[in-house]
Amino acid sequence: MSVYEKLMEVKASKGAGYLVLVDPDRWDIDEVEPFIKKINSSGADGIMVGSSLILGEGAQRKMKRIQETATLPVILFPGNVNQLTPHVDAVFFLSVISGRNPQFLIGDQVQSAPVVRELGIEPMATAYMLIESGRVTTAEFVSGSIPIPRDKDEIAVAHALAADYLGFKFIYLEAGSGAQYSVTPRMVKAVSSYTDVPVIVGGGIYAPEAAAELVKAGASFIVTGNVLEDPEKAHLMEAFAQAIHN
Ligand code: 1GP
Repeated sequence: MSVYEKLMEVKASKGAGYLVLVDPDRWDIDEVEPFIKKINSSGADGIMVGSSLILGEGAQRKMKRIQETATLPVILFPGNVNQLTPHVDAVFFLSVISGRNPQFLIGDQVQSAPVVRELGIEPMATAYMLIESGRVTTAEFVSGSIPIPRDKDEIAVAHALAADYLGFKFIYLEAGSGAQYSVTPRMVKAVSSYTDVPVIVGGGIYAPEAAAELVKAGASFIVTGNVLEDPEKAHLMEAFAQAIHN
């Protein structure tokens, strides 16, 4: 079964899925294994790896360790072409459709497509939409694009429709890692009422209740990253899984 099929099965059986984003920069190599084991048993449905920018050393070694330890699908969430690795099962093959920067719309995709094929990773075409979230995020800065204003639901809807008609498999509504505000449930509701393409929502989701609200609004997958890096909040992983599945 492909990773895409597994994710669709999660959506069909649980209503929505929970994906935990692991930024290799945030963990020492020795911390990777215990953290991934924790995710394995938390009720989450998949592990995403990647970051807008990876500075630290040993990212490939960490990704290898992640894949070796994971019992869940491991999906690359690449900030750029240099993050491509054989140590994942699939890749969210992103196009930053909210921006007008050709490098992130199609340039990097042309560079990376032959590498993805060579590595044998499953590509999942994902329309990535950056939504304004209270402050400039790394994703916004690095992609050199202007995010969609957070109260302009109609702009998000038009982009989502275009993504649907272009055949993307996922729509990713992204507030950006560490966002001050997450994408609004109102925008998620607007987008998901116009398209059946599964909507992934991430960025600035700090509480299980907020995740539940986004699922209620129509999100098919919720991503959390930052919040679980805080030792005082790491215990929330199971609560996130439960809130999202219920
Ligand atoms: C970022 O959507 C992800 O690309 C997750 O964001 O780190 O804010 O949870 P957080």
